[in-house]
Amino acid sequence: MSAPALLPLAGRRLPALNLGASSFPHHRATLRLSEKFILLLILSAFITLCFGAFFFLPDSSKHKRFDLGLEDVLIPHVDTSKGGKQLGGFLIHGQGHDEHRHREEEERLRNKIRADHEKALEEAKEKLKKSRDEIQAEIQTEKNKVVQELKKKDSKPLPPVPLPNLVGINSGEPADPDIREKRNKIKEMMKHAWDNYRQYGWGHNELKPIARKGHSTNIFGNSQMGATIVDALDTLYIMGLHDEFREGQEWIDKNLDFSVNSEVSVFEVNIRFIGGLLAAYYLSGQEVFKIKAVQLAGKLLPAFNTPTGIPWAMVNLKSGVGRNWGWASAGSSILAEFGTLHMEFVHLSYLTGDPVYYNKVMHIRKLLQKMDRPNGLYPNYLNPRTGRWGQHHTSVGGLGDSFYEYLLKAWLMSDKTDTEARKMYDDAIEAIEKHLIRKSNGGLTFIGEWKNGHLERKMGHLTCFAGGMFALGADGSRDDKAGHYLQLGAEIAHTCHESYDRTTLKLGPEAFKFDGGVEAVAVRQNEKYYILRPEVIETYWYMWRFTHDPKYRQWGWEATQAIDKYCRVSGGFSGVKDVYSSSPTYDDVQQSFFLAETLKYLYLLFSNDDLLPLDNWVFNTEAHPLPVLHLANTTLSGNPAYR
Ligand code: DMJ
Repeated sequence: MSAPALLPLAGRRLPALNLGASSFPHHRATLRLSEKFILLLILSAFITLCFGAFFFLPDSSKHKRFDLGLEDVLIPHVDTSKGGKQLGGFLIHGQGHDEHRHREEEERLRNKIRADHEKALEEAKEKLKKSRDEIQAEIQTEKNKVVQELKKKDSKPLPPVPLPNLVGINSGEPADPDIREKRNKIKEMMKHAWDNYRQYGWGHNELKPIARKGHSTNIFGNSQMGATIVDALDTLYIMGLHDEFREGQEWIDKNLDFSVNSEVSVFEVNIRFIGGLLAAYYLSGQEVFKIKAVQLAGKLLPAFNTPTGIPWAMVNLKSGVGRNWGWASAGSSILAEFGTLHMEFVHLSYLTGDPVYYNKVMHIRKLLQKMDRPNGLYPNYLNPRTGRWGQHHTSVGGLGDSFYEYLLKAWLMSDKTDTEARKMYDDAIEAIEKHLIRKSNGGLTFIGEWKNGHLERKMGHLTCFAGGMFALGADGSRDDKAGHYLQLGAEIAHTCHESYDRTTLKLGPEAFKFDGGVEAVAVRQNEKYYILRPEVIETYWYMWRFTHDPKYRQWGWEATQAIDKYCRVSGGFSGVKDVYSSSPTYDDVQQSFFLAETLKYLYLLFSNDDLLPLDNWVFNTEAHPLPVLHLANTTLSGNPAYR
């Protein structure tokens, strides 16, 4: 007697006895008949249960409304005729659904479910008349159909939405020959970084410029996702490196695949990949970038399936399983990670008309708003299971930085209509000024870190971005303190410049102290490295845009020369391990953010202000420019894709 075979039925597999057709024909027929009867009985019971559940369980759509009071959703398509109302720059739907339409809709749904169930019952009856082989073949055909449909859906162009007028994407040529020459030098550096990556690391995430091969870290998972290509695209575009841009586009079109069994950082993938793809889409109008961004975003969504809706730090792109970094306080998620999704997710909702992305980030915001903050400060750690803060550590550098940046930029990106975000930013900055910002004995303004009730007088290279943030947020600040914040930005820029100037290589260390006679200098060996980071140059650029003080171009040029002298190797650009050593060793990594940010900010610093003007563009934390969203200022023909 052969082993019991399996009979597939509606997702479940029941054992079917095979007693040998020739020996016991009568028994076999009897058994199959009673088997069918039992199956039919189970089916009818199941269907009755479904009807019961549908009619008698409470209406879940009503519960949803109480979730966080977030029934308003962002719908980008301009169709105010359908009862939506416009709020600020965004079109808002969902409020005041009239009861009558709601009941009609429920009735229609009920009828549909009833008809579907009857149809399913009929089909099941039919199926039972068929042989197992026939059933299996049918299932396979169905499966293939679904796969085909999914493939079609994935590559289908999304419906066109009105795009913001894309101001200043091909401008910026300076008239001054000296400035032009400097700008050309920066473009040449970009070409050197790209060409070497192209030659030795193509398709890998990053480049090892000395070993001349690909490089990756765990933030990108274990797949070759071409992080450098995606991160560099918009820099190539604004520099006019169009052949290189097209090469990158082709690679993305043919090779960038997110159905990989790979665990990635949600934050890094969002800022580098989604941000990079969206910026490339807006600049070039090429549909492929939008489609890839939306596909990838779909893969990140399972990270939000936590008891609180605060996402995990990492997610497996294939299985959707998420988890947090082992080192983060008591299984916490990180403020700068779950708090740096807003800009990209709002744009995803805008471009797709699907509120899911917007709802995820607004849920995070609402949750944070409701929480108590020690001294008004946001701790860096939040447990996604309990919704409680982890260790009380606050920083405007690593672990905290871009959360504050995104509050301000959410407001700017909404054409200053998202006043809730602006208020959160103002409150946070006031607390930071009160508890974290100090002047050193030598008169340098620095931003320290708050650790369990005491101030650590140390500032990270990452924290230097805050100079630019203060300047960017000056206009529109509470009590009209614009002058104060511009001044604060200038002081931070000065301190960070000092951190560069006090080294041998004229490149800034990873962290520097203001303690025991030490000012703006790294003390520990493991804080003396420079890994091609952008933050100091980012601040020079913002300060330049707001003040046009020539010292910012001068400082930017010092940094350009130092990078070219000490980080350039024949196979690209590398970080250095000790900025105080006259014979530095290389770390042999060309970071993708060097192409996305450092070189872009330098190029912008030596361009005219009409290249990506700040009234029309907001840069994400990886320097990917996203347009300000204001429906009054949009056009379907503004994008090359629709011309
Ligand atoms: C970049 O990936 C982003 O700027 C991020 O916000 C912080 N760190 C790096 C660059 O230093």
